Parts: sequence; structure tokens; C-alpha cells
Amino acid sequence: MERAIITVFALVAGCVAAPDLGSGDFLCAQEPKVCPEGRICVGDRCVLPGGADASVGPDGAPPSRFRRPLVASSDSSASDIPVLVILNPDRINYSESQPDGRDVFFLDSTGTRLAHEIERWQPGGESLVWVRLPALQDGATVYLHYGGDDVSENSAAVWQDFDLVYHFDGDAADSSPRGYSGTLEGAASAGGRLGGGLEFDGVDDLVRTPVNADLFRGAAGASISCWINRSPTVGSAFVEIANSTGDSSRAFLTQISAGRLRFGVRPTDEQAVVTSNDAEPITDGQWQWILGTADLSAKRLDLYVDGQLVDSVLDPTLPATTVDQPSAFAILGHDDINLNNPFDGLLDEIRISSRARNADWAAVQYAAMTDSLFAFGAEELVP
Ligand SMILES: [Ca+2]
Ligand SMILES: [Ca+2]
Repeated sequence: MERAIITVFALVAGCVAAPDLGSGDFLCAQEPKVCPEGRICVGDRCVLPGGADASVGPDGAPPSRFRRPLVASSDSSASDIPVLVILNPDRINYSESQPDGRDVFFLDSTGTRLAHEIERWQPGGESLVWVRLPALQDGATVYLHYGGDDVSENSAAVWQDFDLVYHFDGDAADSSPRGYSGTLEGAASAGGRLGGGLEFDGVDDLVRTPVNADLFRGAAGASISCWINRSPTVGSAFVEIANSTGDSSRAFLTQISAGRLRFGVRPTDEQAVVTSNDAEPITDGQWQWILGTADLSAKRLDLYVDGQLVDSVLDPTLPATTVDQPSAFAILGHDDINLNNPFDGLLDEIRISSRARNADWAAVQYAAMTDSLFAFGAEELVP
């Protein structure tokens, strides 16, 4: 510790008090090293004096110059929630952050780093960042930091309890730690609900995921979610996962007739499904978020639309776990290995998880993805 103090004092001594260089330039001016008033030069960066060693910021992150508080509006008791933070020029000073956003990180109110993944970074436009919140309670504040050195993203930590996460920002790359990236077969990049999405032609377009994937394998919980914007067709499928090429042992999120959704896990030939009723508000040409979730410990399946529970099945005869087999195939945009019932429309943000989700989780997730979870406070200099 004593050595660190000596080092910092030596660097401070090398900097020269300078007139205001303007808000866009916080690199030290070279030879002699100068910084705007009130900042010190550490390495080649002008930073606020931050204690004994200004080169180390909170929780191992490099020091950042700016932060903004994000105050959650929810009183939910949901936990383990990846939330979307949407940034734009009103919410971040892009000129003070690095061009690819690599200096952006998030802290909770105790100063603990929160894992994040940048889905899309568009200086001057809309950027999408996913942040994992271990818990969320009324008034919870998350701090967005920027204006410093490089910070690592950690998508595997953000999506640690997911088996597959596709943002569809130009491809079918898997953000989950499993690495089950898919292959586009005809499905074309298009505008999605959150950044990019995929367009399916209702004929032969699909996305194929790797075979022998551990999707729902031997789990007591199972969830599939996606954003859909469908064309007016019937019988089209979104997500189909099977552990064999026969009819048994599969999981799916699909629609069985106009406007009616069906989510199911089928460990054996016995159906374990929940189907939405005729009044289900799925509409053509409109983005809606669908979540099917199974809690096989509680013998329950639930179907959510836009964060609201629309149908449930409680059945004591449901099996204890999903099948203990890797997938023989998993296909997005068709319903089985024979490629029946092609989907016509747009899909975005498809996720598969071996966990059951509850109503609080669904509501917070929907609020975050529709940009209604956080209120953004004003930019502050990091104290
Ligand atoms: Ca997307
Ligand atoms: Ca095609």
C-alpha cells in the first residue's frame, strides 16, 4: 500500500495544472502532461483524485469519470434478472465514452460490479446493454459508469442460467455460456424488437441449432421465450426442441391456430402442455413477448404474453423432470424434423433456460425490454 501511494504522488507531480481543455478531451496532454483543473494524470489518463491509488476504481474496474443513477420503478421480489438498459444521447454522453462502449460498466448501490453484455453500440444513436441484477427491490439504484479505460464484458455471467440466448443482431450467435450458436437457413436479418431480428418467409426459412445440445436436460424447470411479430398465418411454429427424431420427448413454443399459443414439455409421449384460450391477444403485425415456463416440481406450466399470465395448467401427473437426453435437433421457425408448419413473420430475442420463471420475473423482464423499468438520473462526476 505504501508503494502505491508513492507511485501516485510521483505521477501527480508529473502533471501540470491546466486550463479547461473542454469536456471532450480527458487524455493527458503530452510533454508536459496536463489535465483539466481538478483532475490528475495517471498513466495517459486524466482522472479525479480517487484516494491512495487512483488507477484502481470500484470493485476492480478502472476509474471512470462519469456515472448516472438508474432508479428501478419496480417493487418486485424477482431475482436473477438480466435487464435491458437502453442508452441514447439523452442518457449517456457518447463523446465521453469510448467509441465501442468498452469503458461502460455498472455498479449496484453497494459498489458491486454487475455483469453486462453490450448487444449493440451505436454512438449518437440507440445502444442496447444487458445487465444482470441478482435481485431487485423497490427503489433499487444501478449506476451506469463511463469515461474511463477498458472494462470487460461478461455475457456468460449475464446469461449464466440460460441454455441458449439469441439476440439476432445479424446472426444467431449464442450469448449463453453454452455456446450453442445457430445456423441461418434462409432466415434473413431484419429489424427486430430489440436491435436486429430475423425474418422468416413462411416457406422454408429456419434457424438450426447444434445437435446434442443440453437443452432442458434432466431439469425440473424449463422456459422458452421470444418476441414475435407474425404475419397472418396459422399453425406456425417458433421454437421446437426434440431429443429424438420421433414424436416423443420434446419441448416447444408454438401456435396451433390463429392467435392461440401452446407451450409444452413432453418428457414422454404424455403431453405436458399449456394452451392459451381463444381470447388470447396475439395479433398480427405487432411485436409481442411470449414466455412459456414449466415448474415440474410444482407440477405447473404457465404461459405469459407481454409479461402477463394468460393461462396455466396445474397437473399432479406431470413428470418430475424433463428428459435426460441431449437434443436430436432444435429448430426455430419450423415445428419438427420434417419442417412442417413454417413460421411467417419476425422473431427476436429467443431464449431457452432450464429454470422455471414466476410472475414477478416475467413482469420485470417485460418492463426492462420495453424501457419502463428505469428512470435515468442526471450525469454526475464520480465522487
Ligand atoms: Ca435483437
Ligand atoms: Ca426461403
